[in-house]
Amino acid sequence: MSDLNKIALKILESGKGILAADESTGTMTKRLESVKIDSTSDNRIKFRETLFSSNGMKECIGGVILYDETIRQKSSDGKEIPKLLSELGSMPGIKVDTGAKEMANSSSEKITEGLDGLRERLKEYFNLGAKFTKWRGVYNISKDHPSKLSIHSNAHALARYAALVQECNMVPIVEPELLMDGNHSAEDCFKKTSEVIKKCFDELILHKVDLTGIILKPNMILAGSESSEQISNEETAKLTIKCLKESVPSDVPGIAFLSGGQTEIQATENLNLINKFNETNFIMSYSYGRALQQSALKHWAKDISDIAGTQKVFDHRAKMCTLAAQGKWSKELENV
Ligand code: 5MM
Repeated sequence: MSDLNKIALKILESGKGILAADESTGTMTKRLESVKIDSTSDNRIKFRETLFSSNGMKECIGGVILYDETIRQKSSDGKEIPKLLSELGSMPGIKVDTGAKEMANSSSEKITEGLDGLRERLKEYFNLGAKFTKWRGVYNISKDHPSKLSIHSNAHALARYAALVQECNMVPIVEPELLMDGNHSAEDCFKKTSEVIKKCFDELILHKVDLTGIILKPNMILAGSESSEQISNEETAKLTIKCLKESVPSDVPGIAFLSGGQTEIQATENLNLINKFNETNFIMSYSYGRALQQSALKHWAKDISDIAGTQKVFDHRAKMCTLAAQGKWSKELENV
């Protein structure tokens, strides 16, 4: 077993998942302003430290994806954030892409940037304590999207990123996200997600990435949020498993889904069903941003000094997600 494989398995062991706390300052500002909190550097770390020092972190979260600002910050008692996480048994990770930008010659699509100077940035993050990294390619679904150009260039960038990360002894999370926005059918989501994931693996293999030392972070198969033909959670789970079974090489140890705008309960219930029906050898867990933090953020915003209360809300959500990652969640447990 390689060291990278060990890290990937450790992050996702026993139903543990990943907290995606890597919102860039722009996104975090939107999140904080939506609950009427000023997006100062101090408030950003206050909220994040509240989650990072919770029991839920210890019990359920195997890894946290940090943003560049956060990996350099200290807790209120002066501890470096990567150290705080490691002491709780959670691995510090870091988002290393520099964002999705308008693609030349296909202006309605995005290409993720950040390859220039990446080798040097990775060394710095490794020295700051990072054990894994994340890069997100983002695709929209419509009749003509994602285009071949977007599928090809994002897969190429993801593979170059992953190869550099492994060279620096960290586990790359490979995140191709097909967005829920639009009125596409679940069948379209299935077809296009399969095409995107297959192309990502073609490129990862071409770039000699060790597939046993990565974590895939995909979307689930859902109809577009504006589609009138929504499918059941059971159908989502079955289509998601079918898509991954057909598109992901069996060497990959773990899959950690993004929540992508699903509600907390929907993201939990779908993950639970995926694990109930899972007929693959992949660990199927979570790497949620919004679906882990939304309720905790709302609670915290009412009184930012209520650390214990906010942690209780987060602990519950993390526990529900971890049960779902083992196929042991039920709606009744939400009210216990
Ligand atoms: C936490 O949000 C991440 C994106 O932040 P920026 O857009 O500011 O870079 C995002 O990559 C996230 O890790 C994944 O999309 C999963 O988050 P959700 O909320 O979809 O589970």
